[in-house]
Amino acid sequence: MRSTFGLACRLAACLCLYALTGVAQTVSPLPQEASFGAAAFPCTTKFYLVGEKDADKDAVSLLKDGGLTTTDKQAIRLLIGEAGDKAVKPYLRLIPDAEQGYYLKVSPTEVVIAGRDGEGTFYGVQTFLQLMGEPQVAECVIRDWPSVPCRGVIEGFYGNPWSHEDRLRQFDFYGKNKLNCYVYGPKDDPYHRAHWREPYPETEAQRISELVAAAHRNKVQFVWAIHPGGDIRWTKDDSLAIVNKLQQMYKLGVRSFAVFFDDISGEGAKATKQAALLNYITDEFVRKNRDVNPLIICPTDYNKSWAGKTYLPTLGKELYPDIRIMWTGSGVVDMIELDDLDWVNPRIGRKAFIWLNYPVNDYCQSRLLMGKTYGNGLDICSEVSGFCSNPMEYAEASKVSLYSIADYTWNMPAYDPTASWQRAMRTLMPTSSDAFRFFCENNVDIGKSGHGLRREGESEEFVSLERNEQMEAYFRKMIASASELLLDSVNQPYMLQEIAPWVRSMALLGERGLLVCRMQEDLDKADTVAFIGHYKAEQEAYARQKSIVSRGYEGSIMKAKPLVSGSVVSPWVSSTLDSLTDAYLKLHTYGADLLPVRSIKEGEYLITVDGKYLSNVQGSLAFLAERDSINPQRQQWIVEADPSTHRYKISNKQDGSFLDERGTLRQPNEQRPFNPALHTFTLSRQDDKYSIRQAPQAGDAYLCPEEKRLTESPTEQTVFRFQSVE
Ligand code: 14T
Repeated sequence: MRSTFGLACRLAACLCLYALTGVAQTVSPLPQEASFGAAAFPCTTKFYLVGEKDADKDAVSLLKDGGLTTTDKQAIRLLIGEAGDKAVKPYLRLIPDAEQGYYLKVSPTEVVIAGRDGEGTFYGVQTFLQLMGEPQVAECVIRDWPSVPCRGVIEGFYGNPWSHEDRLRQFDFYGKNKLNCYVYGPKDDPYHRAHWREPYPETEAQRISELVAAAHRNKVQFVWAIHPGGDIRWTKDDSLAIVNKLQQMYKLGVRSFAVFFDDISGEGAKATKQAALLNYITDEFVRKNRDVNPLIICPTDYNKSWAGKTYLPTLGKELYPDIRIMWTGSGVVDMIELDDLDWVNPRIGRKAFIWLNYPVNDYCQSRLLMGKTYGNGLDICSEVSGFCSNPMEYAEASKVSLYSIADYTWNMPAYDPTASWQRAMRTLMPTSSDAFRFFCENNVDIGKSGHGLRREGESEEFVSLERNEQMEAYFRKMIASASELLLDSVNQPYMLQEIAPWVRSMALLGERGLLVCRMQEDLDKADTVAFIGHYKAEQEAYARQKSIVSRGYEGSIMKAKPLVSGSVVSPWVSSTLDSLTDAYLKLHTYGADLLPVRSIKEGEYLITVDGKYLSNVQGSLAFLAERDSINPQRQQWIVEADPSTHRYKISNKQDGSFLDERGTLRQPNEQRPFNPALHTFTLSRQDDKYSIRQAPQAGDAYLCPEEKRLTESPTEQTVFRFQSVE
């Protein structure tokens, strides 16, 4: 059947050209072929079902539970069923020849929903329900099938696992959006990873079986994953422990399984052992239960940047051919392009099963990733066996991206990231969609991270503003949108519960922005009293903003400090504030004791923390209790103002190495040379101590001392003493 998908993919690009005629109604994911005509009937119409006995049960329940059926034989007939069923026999030729495909016809006298298989019929009904959401339902003919056979979500992040209710709401959402795969692998479920050998206790087990039933009702494969690699011993006992655990899950209704070996090292990471285990599970468990699907493995070398020479080819050769292998692309967090598949598929001897690390935010917790989903190739559907997204621990907020993942994987050639994003936001927040769009626009970028991926377009509207009044309007919009959204929690309680900390933070950022604009005016008018007053108000708002914690409850695995527009508006507000207080101090003395002193005399200094000297020990930083009597220059630091940034460069007297944005020492002749935009700092004095703060472009964090090095922190740390050595 796979080759049919490949062909379907290639055909789709041409087919959709003549697809849309008449008054198109929006169906999401976008159908492969659709043509619309005049209005057929109002959405209040009820239908007399024909074929209900043979048709897919879940598809029929969807219609009946939706209140669309009647026993009145005079009503418009709705023929339903799968290829081969009597009710839809006249339409057999028109059903797409692809798994999960369907034919849907709406006319004033008859509706036909004919699936290639049960899934197809179910998706036909989902599309019909969307059409019935408009006041007048248009005549139409739709032929539709997916670009990618397995489409969905892998709950595979670190942090608070989704709640039971989160998951139930997800499965309904997947059904509606034609996603058919959910992989269960939350890193912090003890029975998945840390205590993988132990069976779920009674209540947890009960909940899993409820989840499985809900997933299956929505035509979602529930894949349960085990993560044994941390402490596996490759013994008979451990192989049995895994099979026993999978058997328990089988009893709870699970029919699809995965074994994860990501983020481990040592014994568990051996390709030959992993392959032998997966083959053993296939022989002893999968094949002995006739209704279990082929296994999925997440390899240890799950992306190109980590792939050694032999690991993947070993898996490729030794794993049974029907076992699917997950892959995150050229790096841990990266979008997927055809090149990536051309690289990996020959090595693993099969089509990769994509694990997309987006919109997961466990490595950039302070940000929500609610921008558009773009960057994945539109030409890869024939090269993947599946495509799943690893989302945020914020299940509702993740739906903005998941909606687009559904759109992308269903009809890849027709995917339009911007249009899909707009539809997602309108669908998810129909009651205050403008405020929600504005919120999403301000929660886009990832910021600097070890993974390197960035997202464009954050606060795009703000970037182009020039005049003060325009910025004020933007800040007011932040405040107004925030109140509108918070009030809308009546209509969208689950979404609002998740995003509220970021919504509140956005309001405070707006308030701070307005106050900074006031301070600019005060300075222009030399109104010192107003300037200091507005400065104090700004500091209060900032303190309130910094005190917001998301999921700060006891026992929370990941407590996040919300950052809104962390790459655009937030850094603008802090750096503008810094330059305003600097400029003020040059002209005025009133209230000066309240303001941070950003200036330090250029020169050579000893930098100390708790009496220990910051030292350059063979190119690394250390805090030493004693003065270095042999090489005193190792503890002497040259502080000089950079003319282009007005911030300070800090370099070592011994070898000229300079402090980089991450607080490590960098040799002046290294590959990445001194760059004032990244390698200069703001030094602020409070009493007799200074803070060392990164450039806004470098992340805006403070450098703070750790045992033998400096680390980044988003909160202020004024701990360094600068002692002049002249
Ligand atoms: F299995 C993988 F495909 C994978 O992506 N594993 C984890 C995943 O659970 C996590 O959500 C994701 C994003 O943080 O990245 C992987 O975890 C990492 C990756 C690293 F590079 C954990 C630590 C790392 F240093």
